[in-house]
Amino acid sequence: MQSRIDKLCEKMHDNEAVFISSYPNIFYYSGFTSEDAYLLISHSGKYIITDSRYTIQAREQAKGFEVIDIAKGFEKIFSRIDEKYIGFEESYMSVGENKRIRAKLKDGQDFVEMQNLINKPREIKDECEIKKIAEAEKIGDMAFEYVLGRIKEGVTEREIALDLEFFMKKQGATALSFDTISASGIRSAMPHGIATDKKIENGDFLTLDFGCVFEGYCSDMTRTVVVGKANDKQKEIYNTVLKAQTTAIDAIKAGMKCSEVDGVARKIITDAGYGENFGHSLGHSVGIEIHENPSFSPKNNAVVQNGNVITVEPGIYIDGFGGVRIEDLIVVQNGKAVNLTSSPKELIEI
Ligand SMILES: [Mn+2]
Repeated sequence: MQSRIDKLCEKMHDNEAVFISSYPNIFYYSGFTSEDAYLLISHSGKYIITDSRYTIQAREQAKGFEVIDIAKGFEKIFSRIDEKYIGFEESYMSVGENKRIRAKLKDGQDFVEMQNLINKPREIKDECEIKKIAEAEKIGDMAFEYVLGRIKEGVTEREIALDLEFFMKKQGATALSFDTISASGIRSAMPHGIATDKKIENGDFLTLDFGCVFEGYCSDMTRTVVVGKANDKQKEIYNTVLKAQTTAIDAIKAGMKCSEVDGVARKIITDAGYGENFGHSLGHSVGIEIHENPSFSPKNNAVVQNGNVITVEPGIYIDGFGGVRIEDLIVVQNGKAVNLTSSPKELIEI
């Protein structure tokens, strides 16, 4: 945790401190696992402010932080530090909360937006984070293998989603990364079609996009299978997405622009005539949150770096027909992509 705080402090000017209010950043910088807290980090001190329900937990988890009971020490918290500018998280703080906390500043201090600065260190995962994400992804792989044996005609999308979720929790997941996507038949043309009571039919594409949280870190993967025999059009779409996906993974190099990685996959899909059917970005980073930076989007000029953990998930979606998405989670190490997902990617016909 100290090395994360050191990284943050390097980015803060001498007259800047940060006031952290979001669960992901509280957890990242202090290890505290409740969202009912604030962190105040200055160049000279580290404080965690929480209520009496959590002060013991905060002392155990947030090593190196001085624990402040909100009922006793919050009013004068900012008088403990000398910095002029106190950065807050504009993406996570309501206008009302901002007003209440701003009123506690001492004379001469100013409350300013610093979300990007606060989030930045999280873009490069350390070894300990990569291990947890890899473990979470492994649970996903095992869940996929398990659920393949449960998919058949007449079973509903929701039953398959529940099978995945139950399995992942049994393997040690504490939560889901997001609502499981289980979309079959023409519903698979919806990139984020959540599970319904629709029964799976012969000839359906079935897209499963799911992930779990393990020790505070998310996983994310997608596989599309065909129930019964795939027809020629299904095979063509599937193989185009697969080629785009594997080519993009092979192309990833540290130092490359994120937009270029997106471009590699997009070109293959566009050349096959499906450019209009791939509406979303190629991928997003994953960590404490399911959507982090940087992302492989056509507009992102950020550079790929060692320690980035990002999904590679091209798709083709055809209204009235169905869709395919294949998603792996990769980590950039020694300048290239290492795949954390090991589920098979050749077309599975069930
Ligand atoms: Mn994803």
